[in-house]
Amino acid sequence: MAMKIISMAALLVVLASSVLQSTYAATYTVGDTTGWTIPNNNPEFYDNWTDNKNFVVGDILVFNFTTGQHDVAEVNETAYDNCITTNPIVRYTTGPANVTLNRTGEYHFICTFAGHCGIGQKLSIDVRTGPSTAPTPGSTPNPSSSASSLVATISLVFMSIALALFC
Ligand SMILES: *[C@@H]1O[C@H](CO)[C@@H](O)[C@H](O)[C@H]1NC(C)=O
Ligand SMILES: *[C@@H]1O[C@H](CO)[C@@H](O)[C@H](O)[C@H]1NC(C)=O
Ligand SMILES: *[C@@H]1O[C@H](CO)[C@@H](O)[C@H](O)[C@H]1NC(C)=O
Ligand SMILES: *[C@@H]1O[C@H](CO)[C@@H](O)[C@H](O)[C@H]1NC(C)=O
Ligand SMILES: *[C@@H]1O[C@H](CO)[C@@H](O)[C@H](O)[C@H]1NC(C)=O
Ligand SMILES: [Cu+2]
Repeated sequence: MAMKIISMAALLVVLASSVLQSTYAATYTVGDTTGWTIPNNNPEFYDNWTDNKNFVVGDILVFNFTTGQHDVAEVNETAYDNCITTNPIVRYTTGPANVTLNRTGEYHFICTFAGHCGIGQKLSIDVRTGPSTAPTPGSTPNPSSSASSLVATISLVFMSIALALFC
């Protein structure tokens, strides 16, 4: 009996945490397979990469770049617009760099290597509250929408309770 209760409790913890994760945290590789680099003849590449993505607090951006060839700096809007590479808010020099989006609002990122920002190695995103919705292929997707994963989890919970009671 005690064993049964303990294993059910463990199961519930696992299920609950998987729901929280699938609902709230997505990991995006910036630029997908292109990574974080000088976009090839397309200054709008990173702009376009953000299309149809909804970033929420808790999401992680993976800036995949070769250490020593690029970096990633979080800057303010003025520095973003004008590619000012001095005194960034924070600078990550080792690639790949993971940045957790821990607040709402706009984030601006540039590469501080000479000339790179000016030809399009810059990324601006807006982070909102609430569960993220269908990421496009290439990002690590949330397993499903929050609603359907909740339904799946609730049915799993009931199935395991039934199993525990009748076995
Ligand atoms: C990038 O987005 C702009 C604006 O939506 C669009 O005009 C352009 O064709 C897109 N470029 C690519 C390569 O998708
Ligand atoms: C980063 O880029 C390298 C080289 O292109 C690739 O082998 C690796 O899988 C990428 N990592 C991620 C997290 O995308
Ligand atoms: C934005 O950042 C630049 C340095 O990158 C700094 O000189 C400037 O004062 C900042 N502007 C604001 C409004 O914080
Ligand atoms: C960054 O995120 C990637 C993808 O989730 C993961 O494989 C890697 O271990 C993380 N790196 C660090 C330093 O946290
Ligand atoms: C977000 O993360 C940054 C860097 O890790 C940290 O300096 C900042 O205090 C965090 N903000 C919040 C709201 O947690
Ligand atoms: Cu660069």
